[in-house]
Amino acid sequence: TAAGEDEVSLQLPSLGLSRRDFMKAGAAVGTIGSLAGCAGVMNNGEGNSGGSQNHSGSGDVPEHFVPPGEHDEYYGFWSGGHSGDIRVYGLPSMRELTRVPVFNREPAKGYGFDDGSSQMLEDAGGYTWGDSHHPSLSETDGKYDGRYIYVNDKANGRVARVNLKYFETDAITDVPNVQSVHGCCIQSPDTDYIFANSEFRTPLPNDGRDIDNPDKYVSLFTALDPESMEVLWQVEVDGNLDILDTDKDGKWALASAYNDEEGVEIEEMTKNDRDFVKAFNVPAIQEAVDAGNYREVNGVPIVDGTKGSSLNQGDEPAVRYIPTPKSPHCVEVTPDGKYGMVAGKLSPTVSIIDIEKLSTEPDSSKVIVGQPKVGLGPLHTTYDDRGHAYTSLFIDSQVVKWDIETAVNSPKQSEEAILGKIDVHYNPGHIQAVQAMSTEPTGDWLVVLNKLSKDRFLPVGPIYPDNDQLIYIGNDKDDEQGGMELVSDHPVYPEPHDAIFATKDKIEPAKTWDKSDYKGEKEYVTESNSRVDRVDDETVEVYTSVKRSEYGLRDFRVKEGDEVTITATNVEGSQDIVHGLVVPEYDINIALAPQDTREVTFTADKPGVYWVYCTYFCSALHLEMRSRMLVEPR
Ligand code: CUK
Ligand code: CUA
Repeated sequence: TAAGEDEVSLQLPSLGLSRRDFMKAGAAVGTIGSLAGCAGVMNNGEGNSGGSQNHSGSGDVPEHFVPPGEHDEYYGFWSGGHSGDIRVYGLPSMRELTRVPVFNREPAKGYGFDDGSSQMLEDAGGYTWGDSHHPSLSETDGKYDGRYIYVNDKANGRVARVNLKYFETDAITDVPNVQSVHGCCIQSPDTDYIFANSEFRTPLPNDGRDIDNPDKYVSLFTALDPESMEVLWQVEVDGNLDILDTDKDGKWALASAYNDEEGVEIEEMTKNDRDFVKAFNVPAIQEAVDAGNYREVNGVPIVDGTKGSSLNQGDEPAVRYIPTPKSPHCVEVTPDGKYGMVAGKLSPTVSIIDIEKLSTEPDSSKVIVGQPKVGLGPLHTTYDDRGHAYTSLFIDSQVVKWDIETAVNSPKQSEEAILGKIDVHYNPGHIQAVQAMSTEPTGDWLVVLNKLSKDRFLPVGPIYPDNDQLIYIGNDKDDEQGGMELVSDHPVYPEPHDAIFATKDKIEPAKTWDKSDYKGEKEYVTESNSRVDRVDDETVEVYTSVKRSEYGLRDFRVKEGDEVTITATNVEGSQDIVHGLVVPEYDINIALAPQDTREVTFTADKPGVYWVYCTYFCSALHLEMRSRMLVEPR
């Protein structure tokens, strides 16, 4: 079938372990033979149609092609990975609608160029990029409310918020005391907190002390206020913290974790057969904070959630440690809030945590009520509206569909709950079904975010696109694929990790700016108040309106060395008439949506004539839409 059968590099990295060590490391994985065969398994899995693609399947798959001029049913929000952005797609067409820059500077939207967004990026650490993995939509009563997306920066330990009125990043918090934020999600059902997991263990504080004492490194679970975006408190744990989800009742936040060994090298991190999911009892932690039961580091209250902590004894422990097979990958809670699924990664199983038992069952090993054997390399799980779970199998390069209640009621490690498997291309990470992270899954479409595309597209040089595949899951047919139908392939620029979908009625973006949302004291500049104000000998303020096809100022004059602030307002009332304001050779580039005002400040250090122009093709006189900045020599 497909290319890549010679690939051997998709396995676990070469750990320098002996066969025996590796058997131990991957204890539950079965034989070495099955691992060594991974490359082959990828393509000859269950013998289904790996070679068929971009077809509409049998007649009972609804049309995924959206005709010209019509709209999609769903919004999809993709994290951009180390491109640092959020991408917005329509489903089922999978058309990319826009990108929202978050941690990255983006000239097309002028993000990171005007004073407001540059200052925000500067205040958030001044980094030029980020690694966004987990977008989370705000909820009210367990339903997406269309207000915000929150997303992590794995690279620099930050959490950002995108305002969905304007599809624009409006806040970034550089979380103190942590280096890397990986898991990140809102608290269901009402977005009372934003939670963030620090994946990498570091000294506390990480100021040069304890660099040679790895046993003093820590991982922290952080709570932020969703409105102010301030850090409220943190919880120290044993081991590390990876990916996060919450229950649907505002009590438990579940964090997957690896490296209970607290090792710093891979062999140490994978030594033991067990790791522990951490279940955070949010009300109990908040109570400890309110009672002053914490220490403070860099201004943040840190609650002791380590295994031996006094807060973890008694009826309402602050943190519960739930044993799982070693090095699981993720945790995703079912839409009804009953279970949290922990995909095994190194183990071919998914461990099912009964969330209610977190409050009632003191024996942590009894909190896991099911453990179906799903296949090799399970990473992420998603859900339909009919009690089925879908798990991505990275090593097998498949999606497996299974029945949740059957898995709970059948023996652990059994395959009784498996309903079918479908080949995907290739090596899936996250999978998401529509609205599966809320209480309202709709159960028709599922997107698989494949890490590799190999032979699927025209070659474009050695850095390949990923391949996001659309699968229809609305049919529960009794076939090899459990009724799943592969519908289409979509190349995607590296490298989204996760996505989240909402029906189109849940998102109501503005068509033009609303002046009352201007942050700070920005002036709305009309044609008649366009002007140059000299503040002092070295400071000039330039105010200009912008519309088709002229700037309020045909030219403006400053002196060499002046600090210049240009304030520009797009005075257009019509939708979709965006203008740019660019100053060549000064690295100035702002974009102005209708009714928006932006400011940009710079030093006019090069005398001469600079043609200010508009970057958005806005009218037949777009090219003539110009102004001149005249910089007089001193
Ligand atoms: S992680 Cu990337 S595939 Cu950051 Cu959600 Cu699992
Ligand atoms: Cu305004 Cu082009």
